[in-house]
Amino acid sequence: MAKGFFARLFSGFSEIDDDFYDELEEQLILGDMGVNTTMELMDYLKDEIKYRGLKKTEDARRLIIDYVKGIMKQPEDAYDFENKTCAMIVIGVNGVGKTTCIGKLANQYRKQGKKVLLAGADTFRAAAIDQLKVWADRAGCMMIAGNEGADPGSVIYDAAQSARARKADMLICDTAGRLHNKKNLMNELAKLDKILSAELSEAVRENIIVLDATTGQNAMQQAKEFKEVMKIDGIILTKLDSTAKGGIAVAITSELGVPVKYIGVGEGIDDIKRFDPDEYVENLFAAEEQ
Ligand SMILES: Nc1nc2c(ncn2[C@@H]2O[C@H](COP(=O)(O)OP(=O)(O)OP(=O)(O)O)[C@@H](O)[C@H]2O)c(=O)[nH]1
Ligand SMILES: [Mg+2]
Repeated sequence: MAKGFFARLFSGFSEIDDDFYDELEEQLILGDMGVNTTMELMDYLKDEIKYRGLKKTEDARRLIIDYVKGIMKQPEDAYDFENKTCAMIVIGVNGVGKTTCIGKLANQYRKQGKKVLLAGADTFRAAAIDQLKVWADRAGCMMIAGNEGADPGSVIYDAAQSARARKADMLICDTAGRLHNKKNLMNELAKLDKILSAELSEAVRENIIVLDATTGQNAMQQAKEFKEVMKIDGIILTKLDSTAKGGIAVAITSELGVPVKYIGVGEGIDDIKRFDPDEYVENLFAAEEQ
């Protein structure tokens, strides 16, 4: 998973020179770090290397790692919601892995002894409800769902009442995938957000956007547009098992200031992990393929 994407760069150059800088800049952009983040990093690096009189690319690698770790540092309260009564909405474009992540998370939370309730507010297609039901069964948790075509707002409303009545620790709401440029569907999300906050005001609210790591800079654009319609508390970056590039996590955190909280590394129920920024950055800039 995104291990040593830049390894060849560091093994190809041992001394810092203009060719190294050019190649580094190109590789950072190819690695999905985004132009803005790449430029900021390059400026910092050049200044620091000059100021400290460094010569070896290995020194540059350590500087990059420390700088990027700084960008990726999670807020201290990033996972507080896990230990409180929480109502979560999971959003994102079509096919990024929302429903799968919900199944995986439900399973993890339930294994931690939490009472988990899933809400199937993707009423756009019948198969979506069935899919979530399969995950609810696998994770051994309860589920509330609307029928195909039902108003997702009413599903969220019902789920909130049910979560309170059953004293659920964790309510996780699945939503239909939607393109970030479809205004009415985006506004619908804002409505769901309001309903859930109003109906379950005692719960900590957590809105999570799921982004597919293999889509690179597209994921950045999606996150920006979703952030316009509702507060986003965290990101799940999926399909990291299918890409060698991992820079998108850095670009998004740097440009949007939203922390990555979990990563998806496969299709199985256990293929979700809490995001460990230090480990991630060390891996991304590892010197050798390990
Ligand atoms: N390799 C890999 N596949 C994943 C991962 N997460 C999800 N998938 C796959 O991605 C596909 C889509 O997953 P879903 O969970 O249905 O995605 P969704 O966002 O709910 O899709 P819609 O509801 O249609 O918008 C499925 O085939 C999943 O198995 C992951 O971390 N790695
Ligand atoms: Mg889905």
